[in-house]
Amino acid sequence: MIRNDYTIEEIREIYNTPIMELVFRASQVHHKYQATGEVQVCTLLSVKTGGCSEDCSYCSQSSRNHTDLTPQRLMKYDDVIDSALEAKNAGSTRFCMGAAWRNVRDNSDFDKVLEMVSGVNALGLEVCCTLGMLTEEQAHRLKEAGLYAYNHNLDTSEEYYDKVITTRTYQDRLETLDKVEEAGLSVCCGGIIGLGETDEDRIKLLHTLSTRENHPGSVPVNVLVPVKGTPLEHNKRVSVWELLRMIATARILMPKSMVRLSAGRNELSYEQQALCFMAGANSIFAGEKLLTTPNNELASDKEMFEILGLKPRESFKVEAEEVQ
Ligand code: SAM
Ligand code: DTB
Ligand code: SF4
Repeated sequence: MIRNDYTIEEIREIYNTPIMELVFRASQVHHKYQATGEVQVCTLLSVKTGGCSEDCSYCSQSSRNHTDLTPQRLMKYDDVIDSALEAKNAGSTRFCMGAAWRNVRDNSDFDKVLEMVSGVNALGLEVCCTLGMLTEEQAHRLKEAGLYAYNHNLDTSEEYYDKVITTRTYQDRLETLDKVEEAGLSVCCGGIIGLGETDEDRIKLLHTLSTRENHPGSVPVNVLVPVKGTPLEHNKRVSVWELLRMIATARILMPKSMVRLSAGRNELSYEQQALCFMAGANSIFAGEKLLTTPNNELASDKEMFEILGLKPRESFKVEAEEVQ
């Protein structure tokens, strides 16, 4: 049964279940609602890099942070399509284009992104974008161009938000999510652990996500990648047990959503990733780079899939099943 009336207390109780029991419960939910053994493979591409006016304290791309990143203008259409084809040939079924924008503006760069969306969609890939805040009209234009999903993370709890970002509010984020949903796009929304937040902040983030009228279609769980030159570069690394708790609780609360083991995966062994898949993660980012930071090698992911007996999920699988 899919619920959206969870209380904070209920979620706190699930989150604090002894880890073996928690993973077992999540695994049962996973088995019931998802095709076990199937993992959605997504590829990220930063189509416009750096120079962002937001002050997200984790991000390599904020112009307020003093990172080693070289800003890059919007990529050319042909180069984006080449990357998408390469991702498809490497086995990805979803392609996500990111731009370091505070919000989308109605200019020629947005027109070019719309063309990229159409081009990638024509390759038979699920297209996702993450471009910052949107207006209703922009969300509709993206949908018309062939966009499948829009990524817009809440990152943490409402209470902790202004410790991480001061240039926008939680409410701004929620409003964009509503516009994305109203335009008929699949919502991709999750968070980051390791920002210095407490367990209670993580529980509240999970509460916000799982009590939305419709659960997000996908929930990325990122572990902070500490970037040199950002205020969070020396943060203490979160342990795999905390990551497991986050994934398992998300899986139990949102049985039908894809739970994506996102940033931070390249610090995990095959065994640790196996635990994440047992706990209900069923999506990953593949390819040597996330947006600006290194990710797992394709060859080692291939080896891990073979060892664990995992297979990549086909694109548009949910729709195909719903139509039947
Ligand atoms: N500018 C757009 C936005 O903020 O929505 C899109 C790009 S932004 C880089 C996408 C997401 O990546 C962020 O919301 C954040 O959750 C995640 N992210 C960024 N830097 C990260 C880091 N160093 N470690 C983990 N996750 C990170
Ligand atoms: C998400 O939740 N994680 C991805 C994707 N959505 C856009 C981005 C992770 C970025 C990690 C840091 C970097 O590579 O810059
Ligand atoms: Fe800009 Fe997005 Fe990075 Fe924030 S997370 S600084 S909005 S690119």
